[in-house]
Amino acid sequence: SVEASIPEPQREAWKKFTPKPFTSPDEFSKEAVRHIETTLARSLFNCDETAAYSGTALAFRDRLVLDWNKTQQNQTFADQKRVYYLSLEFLMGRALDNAMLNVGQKETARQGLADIGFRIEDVIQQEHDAALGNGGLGRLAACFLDSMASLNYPAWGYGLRYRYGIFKQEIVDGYQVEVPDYWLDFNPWEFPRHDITVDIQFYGHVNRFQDDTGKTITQWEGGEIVQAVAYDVPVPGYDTPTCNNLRLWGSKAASGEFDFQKFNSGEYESSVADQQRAETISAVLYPNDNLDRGKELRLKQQYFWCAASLYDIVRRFKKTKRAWADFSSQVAIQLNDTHPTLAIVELQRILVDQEGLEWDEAWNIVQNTFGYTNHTVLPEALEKWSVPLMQHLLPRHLQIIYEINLFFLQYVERNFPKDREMLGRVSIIEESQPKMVRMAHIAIVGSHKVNGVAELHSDLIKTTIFKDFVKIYGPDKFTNVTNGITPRRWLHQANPKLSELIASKLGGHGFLKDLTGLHKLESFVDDKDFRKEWSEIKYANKVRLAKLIKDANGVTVNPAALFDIQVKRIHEYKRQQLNIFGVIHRYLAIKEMSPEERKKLAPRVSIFGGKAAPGYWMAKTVIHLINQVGKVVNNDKDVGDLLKVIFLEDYNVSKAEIICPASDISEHISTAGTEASGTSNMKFVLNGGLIIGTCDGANIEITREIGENNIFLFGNLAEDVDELRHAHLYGEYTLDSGLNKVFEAIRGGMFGDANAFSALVNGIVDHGDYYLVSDDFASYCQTHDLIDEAYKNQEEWLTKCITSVARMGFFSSDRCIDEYAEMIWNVEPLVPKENGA
Ligand code: F58
Repeated sequence: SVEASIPEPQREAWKKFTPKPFTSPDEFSKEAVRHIETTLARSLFNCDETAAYSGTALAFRDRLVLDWNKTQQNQTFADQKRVYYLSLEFLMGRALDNAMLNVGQKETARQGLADIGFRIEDVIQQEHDAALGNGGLGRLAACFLDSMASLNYPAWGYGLRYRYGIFKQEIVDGYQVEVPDYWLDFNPWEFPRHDITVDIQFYGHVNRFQDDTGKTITQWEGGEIVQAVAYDVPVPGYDTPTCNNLRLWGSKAASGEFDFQKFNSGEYESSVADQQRAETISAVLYPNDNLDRGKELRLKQQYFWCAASLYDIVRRFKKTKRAWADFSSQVAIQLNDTHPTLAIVELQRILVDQEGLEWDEAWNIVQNTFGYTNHTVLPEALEKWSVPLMQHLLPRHLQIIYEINLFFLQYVERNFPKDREMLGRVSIIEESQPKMVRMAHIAIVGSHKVNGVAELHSDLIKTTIFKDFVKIYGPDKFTNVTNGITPRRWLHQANPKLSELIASKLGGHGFLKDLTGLHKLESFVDDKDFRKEWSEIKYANKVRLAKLIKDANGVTVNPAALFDIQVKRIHEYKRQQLNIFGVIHRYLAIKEMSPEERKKLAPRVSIFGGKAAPGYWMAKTVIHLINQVGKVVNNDKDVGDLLKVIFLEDYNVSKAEIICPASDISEHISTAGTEASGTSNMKFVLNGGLIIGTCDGANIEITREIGENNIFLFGNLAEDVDELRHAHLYGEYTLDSGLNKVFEAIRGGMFGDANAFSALVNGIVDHGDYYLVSDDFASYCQTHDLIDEAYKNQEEWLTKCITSVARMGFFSSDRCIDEYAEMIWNVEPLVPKENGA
């Protein structure tokens, strides 16, 4: 604000003292050592790798802050439209390596650290992942932040500052055990803003009365107040001074809440209890992936975060002194799934109850402001909240929801007078016992665009779950933005050697900012030296993963074997069970082979990783089976190197960075029509691995781009799923004989107590096989046989890999962000002023 600025005559003096970014190894080391000795109070005789990490992180943090301050200043002065990305999850992973690469100073730091006795790789590994997300949805948000900053969009992320991110997974006796992930002990990447707080109200009642002029005033009163405190995280763009902001809200008791009255009158305990209750709101990330459980605390989290973010956004807009009619030309808000849907209701409440706008005018602004991204068609993942719960926690919001619904249904009735049933289907309120609020319906009605995340998925939402809404609003409200990944983290950072090799052929690192530039690699596909270097890099990456496996699991794997990897959340629809049944099938086949036949087989390592939601029993059973199979197979002398089965514990972003560059084949084998997009499929192909997959999600578009000779597709199509499920229910199918053998082996106790796996097997044999494992099993195994054959011809295999990488340009998250900006947000980049101070 004006009052807080340095007076004009003193500004020159100030500028003289503004810190300058380091550019040489010595300048870097000076900063790092200064931080280690003063900020951390450590010394020459007391500096381990953790301290070296802290010093390095603090030095780079200083570096980022300079750009960050300037960027925020420029964005304020530029006064153009901004994007706000609302996501309950940001799966950021580690920040240091990314910061070093994005500001282009990693080599400086490498040299500087070497000078004081450290290896940069060891230092980087000291950082704890920021794991504020479950899986694909949260990682997508993190990739989008990187792209928005790299492309200079004026954009902020808004999320929650969970004290506990996704749990740490330990495998004990073959079972998943969840351990809390307390990640905040030392986090140099966040800036607490104790001066930026918002009071958030819950419960209470609604009071309606007429003011002096006869106007009806609605007020939400009473209840309890919890305070939101802002924590800001800098998000540096790659090769640009733009540094955007991610604002995470933490909860604490409102200032009046820690009641000194209570305290002094001896009720110390209860006053502390109030405090703890408030802090519970942002305490923990819900660990479900594609499942909605309707817990009150989750709804509290959602409102707390939406209300704090909206207050912040509206406050920033009001500072511009513009008319409300300008709001949606200044502000675009993207809803990452339905979790932030209450933001729609909250903005309507602010405009009508607090700012005194007419309902229709306010609603217009709301609709023009919001866009909604859907990430799933699975019915169990579609959010619904019970009306009584909503009534209790957010009484005014429930009224507004009813009003939105009323106007919406009147509109539908006018336009579709002959279709009475439609009203019930599209209503925001589901007439069940108890009644439920359908969040996706609010999100659709309150936004101007709705998008899916891959072509098939965007078509499916239009023809299935949101079909009626397409009739009501016309097809143009629905669109597709196929997901992408940031090539900075997922190529340059995760696979530095490959990134350098590519840069050496393409004349620099320009492809990291325009990934379509990769296409020029195709002209080198026959270049002998290039091919040799490529193979050596893949081998080195496999050695790196083999070391991780040895350290974590104690199992030695042969880096020359075919690495077959499936890493992602464990879920029945993703079908890790199909994979492990396939592995058992292979094991049984090996056992029956003659020594000559065995010699002809390509050795394999089957690698799994991923967390199961703590309450998802079937997913945990799958983890258990994988570990049991590993125990038997890895110790079978008959098998030796021909097959190894590994479950890597605690799969997370930093492990993915080691895993993705090391695959020969990765598995993306969901039941057709269930995986909205998938994004690890893109990461693996971009790193020179081939994939086996179903015709689902982005696999389809990957196939179109890289060519069907370069991918191993199998299985039934989405359009056949209904009929197949029907056939199961009416017993009109016979169990595949290969799969039956696998089940016999399990039932016979080959992998330990058969009872442990009976639900898994029976779900397929007796209970309808909802995910169609048996229908796809034969085709899956045959395709793996084709992979074995193809892998024998290493030259052809290599050609497929290089060609695929060359054709992956489309899957950059930069392309996604440009599409969102153009089709949904209508925002322009803000070219940074180099010396904009
Ligand atoms: C994922 N969804 C999709 N949800 O499953 C995946 O196909 C897609 O590529 C990705 O989004 C990005 O679009 C997903 O990760 C969740 O984890 C939610 C967490 C909160 C509860 C509901 C599921």
